Amino acid sequence: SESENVLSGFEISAVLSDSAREKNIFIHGKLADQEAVVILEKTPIRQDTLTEIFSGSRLMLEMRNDIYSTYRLQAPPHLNELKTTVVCPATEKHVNKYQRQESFLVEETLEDYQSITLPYIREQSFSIQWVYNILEKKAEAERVVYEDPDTEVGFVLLPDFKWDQKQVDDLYLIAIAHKRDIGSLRDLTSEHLPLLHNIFQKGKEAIMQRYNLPASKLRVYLHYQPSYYHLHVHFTKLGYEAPGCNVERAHLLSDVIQNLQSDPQYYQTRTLYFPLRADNGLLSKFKEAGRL
Ligand code: M7G
Repeated sequence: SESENVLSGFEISAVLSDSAREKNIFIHGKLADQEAVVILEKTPIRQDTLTEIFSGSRLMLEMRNDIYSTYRLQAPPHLNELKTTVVCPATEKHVNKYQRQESFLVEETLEDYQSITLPYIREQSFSIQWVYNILEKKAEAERVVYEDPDTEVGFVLLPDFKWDQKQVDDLYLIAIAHKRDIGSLRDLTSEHLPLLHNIFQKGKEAIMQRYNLPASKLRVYLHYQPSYYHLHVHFTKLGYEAPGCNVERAHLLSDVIQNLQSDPQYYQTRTLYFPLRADNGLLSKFKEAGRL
């Protein structure tokens, strides 16, 4: 827990996107001459803080009309924090990732995958150093919720950095496989069923133990395309509209398992659909190939 304000010198160059409903803002700028993306987000109001909010706050009347009145309430500072995420140095791809943009649905046959997608992601994908840091306990070691150290079926389960862990309402964890040669859904075959079963089973158990949340409250899925090409599984709370849990990007782990059980090569033969944003380089490659 650092207290020095590394953000005091942040020079804003552009607002990449913001949302009144989600109460967040994504900002591009410079931190000590390095490109940076800063994300500010108001966090959910926790039930267990209500008494303190009502008793310890300053209340200013804005208007009163018949049975209706509105106020501005100044909650105690520790209940009025902004979750802040900093990416620095940020690459151009990070800036693009957080920019509000139009999306296009891409249809990817196996042939497209081999001739367009694979060469692109081999050259262009985000660094996964942060993933290796987690697997090697060089970062976030104290945040690990559960680990199975097995090199074939093992994984590390920990809070996604989108989740501040203050309330389970927006629970978001990721399970990262120890195995390093699975880039994405496309690489999965029936050979990986033991790994997928293990992540599903033990992940659910660990979440029940730690957060008292049963499997029936969980949405467990993979992204295609992911941002980071190292196998990981998202665990989010049902009812929380987690960014990226939409049908065009999320594949339920239970469906993935069943598909592989009925066809070992399911994900090597299927056409897969996914959205790409307007300035995504992969989208240009699909256009150049006349596939869009
Ligand atoms: P993804 O499907 O590859 O990409 O998921 P997405 O970010 O476009 O959804 C990667 C997941 O890992 C996301 O949910 C990220 O929020 C999360 N994540 C990314 N980074 C860089 C970190 C990190 O450094 N630590 C943790 N704990 N989670 C991260």
